[in-house]
Amino acid sequence: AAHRSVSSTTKPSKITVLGETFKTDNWTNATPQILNLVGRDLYKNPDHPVGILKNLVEKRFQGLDYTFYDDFKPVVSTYENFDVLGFPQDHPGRSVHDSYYLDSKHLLRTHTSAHEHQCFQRCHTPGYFITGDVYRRDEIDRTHYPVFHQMEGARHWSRKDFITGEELLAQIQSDIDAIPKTSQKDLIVKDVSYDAVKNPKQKYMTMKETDLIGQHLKRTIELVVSEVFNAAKIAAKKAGSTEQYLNEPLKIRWVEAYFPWTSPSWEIEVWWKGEWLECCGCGVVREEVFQNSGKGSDTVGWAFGIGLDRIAMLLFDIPDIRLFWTLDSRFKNQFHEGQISLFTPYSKYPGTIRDISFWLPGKGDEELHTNDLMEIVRANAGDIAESVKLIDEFVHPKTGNKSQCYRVNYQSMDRTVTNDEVNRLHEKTRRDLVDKFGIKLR
Ligand code: FA5
Ligand code: MG
Repeated sequence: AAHRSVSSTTKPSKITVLGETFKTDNWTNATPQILNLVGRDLYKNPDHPVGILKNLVEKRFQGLDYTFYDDFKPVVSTYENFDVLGFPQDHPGRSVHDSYYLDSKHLLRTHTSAHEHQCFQRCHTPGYFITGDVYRRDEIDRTHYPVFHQMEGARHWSRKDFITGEELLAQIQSDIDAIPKTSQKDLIVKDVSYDAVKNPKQKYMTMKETDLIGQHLKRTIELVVSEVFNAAKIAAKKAGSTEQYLNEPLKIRWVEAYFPWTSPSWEIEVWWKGEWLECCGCGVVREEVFQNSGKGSDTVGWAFGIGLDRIAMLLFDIPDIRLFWTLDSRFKNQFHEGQISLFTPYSKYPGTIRDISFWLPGKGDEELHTNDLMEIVRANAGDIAESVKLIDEFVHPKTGNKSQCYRVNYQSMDRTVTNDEVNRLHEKTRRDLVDKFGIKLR
């Protein structure tokens, strides 16, 4: 059942993405709705919020020995997305519940880290950035969309370039000193070290190398964050906001994290409007990644991956992630190259709520995964599905059968949706759930 996601009656025998054709198999679960979004390349549009954010960050790193890539195709092999990075075979990210597969060997990348090893292999500068669209099966609400954007950054040093270990350390230290210091005065940083057992230094590196590379990594990400959030503050003030936090230094904290291809690893969180916002995962790149890149064990370095969409939402004050994808000129005409300005909402169209209640088939391997339900709603309603929430769940005391109730809000950003249309979409979703997952409607 783990491999069953789209029933054979609806699955074509071949699918073509960006000019490449794949013969479908029982891993294929990329829907036409998702494939339609491949190639939109929002991040390459200098007048789109995601493109404006990308350019803001890249501009800060111009002249600092980085190469900027944005042309890697989003169709990757399982080797690139997982194996080369050391993902264990049973990692949940590999499952058809979490990722969009074209066939058993190819998927829409789930992160820009899929290109890390190629960049380490080819790149002629010490560092690089990669921006791209990434795809994940996920829930439906204002901050989740099956396509979002990441910017990967990485930097490496080769021991072969230095006669002694001391010289390498001196070089990393001088590279740290060369990172623009604008960040320090605008930030209050709560740092964290790493757990020697759970998040250890790698054996092929010394303590001092690990420490300095960690510092270079953290100071670099702090520069990105201060650049972006200072722009957010300036935009908010320009729009007339007089809130206190706009005049205070930005609070950030480092927390330990785990990724299969970095150790030690961290995440950075930013205190914004009363909550900690996770922005970016990062760490010291594992020896195996450099070996897989043909660079060998003389190379040491770091990598990070920052999510652009949620940051762009708060930078531009955009309330719903679907807006990034709208073709409505009332959205598009508000944003211009190089300018951070707050979004002015236009009139909202009313939403229509419909519930779906059902008994799960309950035969263990026929379980309905939440992401499968989300996908069926998406396939039928597309961006008209504003949110889908599990609102009730219980187990029948006698039969042991499980009942669930999901609430769908149908609400277009661009137009009024008629009751007839909602009824049709909702009915189709109910039928598909019965046909594909054997649920029993209540
Ligand atoms: C990764 O994707 C790693 N590739 C990051 C990384 C790169 C680690 C290099 C180490 C070295 P993660 O799944 O946590 O990690 O996602 C990274 C960032 O993407 C998150 O911090 C978040 O800002 C953003 N992100 C993750 N999921 C979503 C989502 N569903 N919608 C919007 N943004 C998301
Ligand atoms: Mg995470």
